Amino acid sequence: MPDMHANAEANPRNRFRAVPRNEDFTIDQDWSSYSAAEHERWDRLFAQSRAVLQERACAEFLEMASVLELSCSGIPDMRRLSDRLAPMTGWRVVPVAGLVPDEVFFDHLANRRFPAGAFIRSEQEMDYLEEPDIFHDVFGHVPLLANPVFADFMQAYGKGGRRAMQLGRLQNLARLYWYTVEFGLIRTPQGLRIFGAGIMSSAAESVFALESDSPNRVAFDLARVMRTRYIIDDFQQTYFVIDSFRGLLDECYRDFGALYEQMATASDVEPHALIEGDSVITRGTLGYFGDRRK
Ligand code: HBI
Ligand code: FE
Repeated sequence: MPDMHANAEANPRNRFRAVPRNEDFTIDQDWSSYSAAEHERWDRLFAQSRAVLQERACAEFLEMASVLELSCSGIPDMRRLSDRLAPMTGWRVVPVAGLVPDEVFFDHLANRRFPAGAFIRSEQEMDYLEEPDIFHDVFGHVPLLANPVFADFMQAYGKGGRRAMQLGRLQNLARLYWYTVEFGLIRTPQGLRIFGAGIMSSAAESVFALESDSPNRVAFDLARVMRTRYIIDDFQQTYFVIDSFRGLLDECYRDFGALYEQMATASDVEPHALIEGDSVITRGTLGYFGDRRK
């Protein structure tokens, strides 16, 4: 007889695919249905990440992860987490089954709702993921949503998304998100620190992004980032470094129309490439990337 639960365990990514979803793609997290093994997996990911990130994540992230009590044992209940987050910045975390269409994603962000995958990764994917799970989305993204400046940046990104789609420049805007929200580094008095959620939710990339001599680290420049292609299935070849969240927000609180026009004729920059005008913080050896390096 097929064991439903064993099936879900074998392929956790599909765990919420069959449940009814609302028009905005949100679902019921059904928190009581997580198995003990799934809660234990969260705890293990959390403990491992906390050790790695103590000296590597930016202070704003560490502070808010603590204020939001993400350390409470087991997978967080998104409704209860949202009840702690909303009084701080107005953001809520809403459960979804997996990736949602771009326009749905942007509409949530524009309304200060962060869609978070409700499933947790399998034991085979502890350090690499095809699709964002609850550990990436909640542990990686949610702490900075409690920071008022970053909270505004994320909403502005959501509002800008629809416009970028209309103008056919979503690719350029998505690169901004990728190289900041997902894989951004920030300069601090203690040295470079991580703020990107894609790095936060991978212990291996957390060490790589800051300490490896392979990747380039380049000062953030909006137009440069919008031209830069990225790879989705390995560590990044170039990380961009912001000076402050306020500076990032200020740079992005302007009409992107002229910038998009410029993008229509600008050439793409390869993920590993350094170009004229870059303010290079560290030039990578690209050694880790082997054959991939061009
Ligand atoms: N859906 N659940 C989810 N999470 C994302 O990060 C996400 C998405 N849909 C589209 C998307 N991201 C990106 O393609 C946009 O930022 C461009
Ligand atoms: Fe993400």
